Amino acid sequence: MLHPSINILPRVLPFMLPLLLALPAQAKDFTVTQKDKKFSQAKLEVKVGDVVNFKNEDPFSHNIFSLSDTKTFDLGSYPQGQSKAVTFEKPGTVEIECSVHPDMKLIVEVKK
Ligand SMILES: [Cu+2]
Repeated sequence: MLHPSINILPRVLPFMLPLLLALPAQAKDFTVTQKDKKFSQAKLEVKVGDVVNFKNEDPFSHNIFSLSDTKTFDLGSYPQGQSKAVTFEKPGTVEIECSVHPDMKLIVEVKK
């Protein structure tokens, strides 16, 4: 004989499904590499809550930072092979630079 709670499942499932679908979308993970003193792309569009991993693929250190109001951070200096993650919690434009290489620029557009 089936347990009573299992019997009820087919009847409550149609009501539960819309609730499950209404849950916020899972945050995405992006990776931007630093190679030849450049970011792998000049511009990146993400959504609020998304994470960008900054991976150094150069045989020397980079120090990625931003002074933007939307997101201020300083990842510090780190060598080849290492990656550091930044979460973007607010919508807006974030200008990202490298304190070691002033020509390195990346714009992250954070959408709602
Ligand atoms: Cu650099």
